[in-house]
Amino acid sequence: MKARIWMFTGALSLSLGTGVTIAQTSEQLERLAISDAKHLSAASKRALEWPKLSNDWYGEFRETDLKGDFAYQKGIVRRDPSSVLYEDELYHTWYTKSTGPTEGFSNPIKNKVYPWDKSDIWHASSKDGIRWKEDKKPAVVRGKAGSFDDRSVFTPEVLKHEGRYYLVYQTVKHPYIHQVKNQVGIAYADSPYGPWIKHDKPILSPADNGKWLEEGSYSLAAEVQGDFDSHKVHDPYLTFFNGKFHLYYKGERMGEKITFGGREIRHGVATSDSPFGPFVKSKYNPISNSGHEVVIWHYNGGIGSLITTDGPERNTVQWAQDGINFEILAAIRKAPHAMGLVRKNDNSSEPFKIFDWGLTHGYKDWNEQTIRRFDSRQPQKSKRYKN
Ligand code: AAL
Repeated sequence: MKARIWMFTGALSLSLGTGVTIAQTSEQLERLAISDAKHLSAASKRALEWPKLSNDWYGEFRETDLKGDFAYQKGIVRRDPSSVLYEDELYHTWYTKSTGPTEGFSNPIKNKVYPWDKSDIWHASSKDGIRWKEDKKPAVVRGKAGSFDDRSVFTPEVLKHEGRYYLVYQTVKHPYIHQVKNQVGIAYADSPYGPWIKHDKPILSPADNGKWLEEGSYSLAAEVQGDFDSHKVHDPYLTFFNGKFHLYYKGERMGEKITFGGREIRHGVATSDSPFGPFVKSKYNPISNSGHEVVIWHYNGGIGSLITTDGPERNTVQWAQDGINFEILAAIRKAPHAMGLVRKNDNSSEPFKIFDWGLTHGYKDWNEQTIRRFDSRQPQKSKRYKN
């Protein structure tokens, strides 16, 4: 009997059982620093089974504070930056903004239950990616009472396609109780400064095949868990690939558990001929077994995906020729949260270029968060490791 399990930092596989012969070459033994091939530890046996991954995608990240309107501001939450667009010699980003303390779920009718509750979506621009200027007014605001997005609009992503700008974002309908289902909305504009026109319906909703144990209560226990995205569809990322709009997203499941590797978070994809839908979820969903915020880019004719935070394959760089069947390219050190990649670095022939710099967010605490910058480096390219 032989079982394979991806380990915490990814890229490693475990083979269990007896009588298993592991192929080995002297080149492999040398590369893995195994001196005695007759006495293989369990770790060395696993190492011999690793796929031969390239060294192009390993990297490390450094995070720094930003200036101007992205400098720390008392009582303000700015978080979950979108990708960064470069237009008219300025960098542009969109993000979640809310004010006031996070009060929790004791009174979800009145309280701000999470830092991203009671939020709107704002836009800021910058000449150098360091000093940012926020617009005077929000880009996309919560809907009128009774609409699907009347409680909060947050965690935006941006796509420029054929001269038009699209923002996709999370929506919550009042009241923000634990069991509330989260959806995805969309707005479009002909300039980064708006005006943004909202589509009147969500473009993506959770699967409706789960069942709460006690409907309408504070409990998150499920009688039937349902699909990987039965509770929330989050972190939407819209792109145009292979002639169709692809909406990548994070699913959260009803009755979520802590499983091997952490929270049971997985990603999915849905496709459509129009950015406004209808989006059809892929039959192959879920397309990841780990992850959190969706970080997607175009590379080598396929789609790259950075898997962070939750699950056994967290902190791995993955890639799929078809945008669905992702393979691990590398395990990296801790990745920044909620990364907004610089879109002009898409399709670079230099693999790690997409992570050159970008935006992320940092927590002062549950009440205050700021948008920060990340920069990256590949230590294997430094003098020390080159020989
Ligand atoms: C983030 C994202 C989504 C969640 C919350 C705000 O990290 O996964 O946006 O809803 O946390």
